[in-house]
Amino acid sequence: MKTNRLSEKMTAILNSQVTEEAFASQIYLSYASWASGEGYTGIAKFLFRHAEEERNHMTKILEYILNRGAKVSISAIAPPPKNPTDICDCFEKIFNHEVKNTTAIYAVVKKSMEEEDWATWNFMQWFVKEQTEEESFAMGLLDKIKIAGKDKASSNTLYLIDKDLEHTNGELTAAQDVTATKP
Ligand code: OFO
Repeated sequence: MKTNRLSEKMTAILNSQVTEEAFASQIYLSYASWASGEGYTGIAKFLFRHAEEERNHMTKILEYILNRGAKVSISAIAPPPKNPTDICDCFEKIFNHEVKNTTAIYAVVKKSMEEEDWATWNFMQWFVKEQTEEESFAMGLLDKIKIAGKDKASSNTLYLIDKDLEHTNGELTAAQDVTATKP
């Protein structure tokens, strides 16, 4: 008896999203290692935490594929891009990567609509929301560095940004979820 509830195409696109999330994790790992080597220990900690978060996204999709009775196929991950040239470049690269991943998430959502696979559509809404949060967090990083003077930021302001990010977990609450009791 066939129990697989995902189409072949849906299985393929979800498996490819598993690889995308793993790739995102590698990017954060790579930038975190770079930041640590440059002496930005706060930014490095923040990026290492975010690498874990991306890995959790990968596992979440992987488990969904299995729960729907389909097969997971693990693919090779592309190497991360070159190291950033400075903190400004690092934050810009992070933002660009998040936008790229949002596009990939939207492609899965689009496919689920085409197939009228409402279970996958519903599952993917968590990722749509997550990407909105991550993009706005990355925008926040860009704002910080812009105010600091972009690639001309002084070492004093970079020091403050580094301290500021040390304890930031990067998981923002989406604006629509904020209430008076859950600020
Ligand atoms: Fe997986 O959320 Fe960023 O990319």
